[in-house]
Amino acid sequence: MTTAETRAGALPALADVPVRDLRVAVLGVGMMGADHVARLHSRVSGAQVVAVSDAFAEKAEQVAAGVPGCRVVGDPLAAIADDDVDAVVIATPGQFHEEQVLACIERGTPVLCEKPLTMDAGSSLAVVRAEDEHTARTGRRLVQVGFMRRFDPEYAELKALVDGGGLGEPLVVHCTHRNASVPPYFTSEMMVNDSVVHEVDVARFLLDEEIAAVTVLRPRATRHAVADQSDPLLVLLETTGGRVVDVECFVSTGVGYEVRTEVVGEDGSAMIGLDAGLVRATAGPAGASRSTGIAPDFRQRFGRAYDIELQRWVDAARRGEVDGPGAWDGYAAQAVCAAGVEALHSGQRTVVRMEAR
Ligand code: ISE
Repeated sequence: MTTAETRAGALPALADVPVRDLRVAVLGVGMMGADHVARLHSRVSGAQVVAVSDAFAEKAEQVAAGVPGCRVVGDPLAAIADDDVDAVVIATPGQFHEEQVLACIERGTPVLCEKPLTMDAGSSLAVVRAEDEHTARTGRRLVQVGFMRRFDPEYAELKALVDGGGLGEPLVVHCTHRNASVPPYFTSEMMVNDSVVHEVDVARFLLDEEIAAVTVLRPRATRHAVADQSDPLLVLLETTGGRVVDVECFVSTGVGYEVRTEVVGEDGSAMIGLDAGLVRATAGPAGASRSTGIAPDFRQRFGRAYDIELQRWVDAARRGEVDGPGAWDGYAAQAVCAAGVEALHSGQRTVVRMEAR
């Protein structure tokens, strides 16, 4: 949405950003990228989608047709290099992220990259280093990784509660991550890399610690599991501070999108994701409530989080800043998921190999 078109009900933009709209190129307009184009065009203020790029030209044409002033650029690297592009959203398949993020850094262009940052920890670390060099020269950070849960109001409330000491020392985090269904190519490795990666980031975000070790258990599989896959998985993450996070990842429930997170502390516990806001249990007269509605998928459940994520990314980019999870968070997630896949195969507790920050 352009600044001139900002309307009631839109997300408020920050007051101290420059007047000119951020001219954004969106690379990859499959489900997620097309969603971001629509969001930037109609719900986020201070930004204009000026270019889209996709391996499927027809799809790119179709998406561009819905946004006045938006062009199709065949080569994503040409879109990054375009003088009329101020910032880039990357929603292409993961194997293209490394080259595209590095091209953005090279050019000094702010970039919001959907996860994964790159396909493995080594190349993610190279992105961290490239951005560090840019920052040392210019004082500016450029890279944000699309861990949208950090922008979800319920996660933000839970984080504030934990940080404010409302639960005492956090000790254990219980996570549920269920999808109604997944495509037939969705492997157990993808359950770790694509699904559990969100809990990896949430654990690091809520507890402010790195993950030190991962164990993966394979319970009896559902008869609905994609052929030969272990679904559900139980993943245990141990943090550097001795806390434990358990994740039930179950992607063929046939029910709906259920993402719950409960932090258990010395002085109480709090849970989010019941489609009922934050439900808190403490000693004393606190009440509890539950809803019956379940979101069908992550676009509904985290729609508001994506809106806030994009608005804050646009506002920060216009100020020359990054206001969200960065390249380091992308690297940490990759390092933990690599240990997770190793643990999935070996059945053993696997230590995370990560550089010190
Ligand atoms: C998907 O890629 C996501 O990011 C969703 O949030 C997650 O729930 C789903 O399992 C992934 O496949």
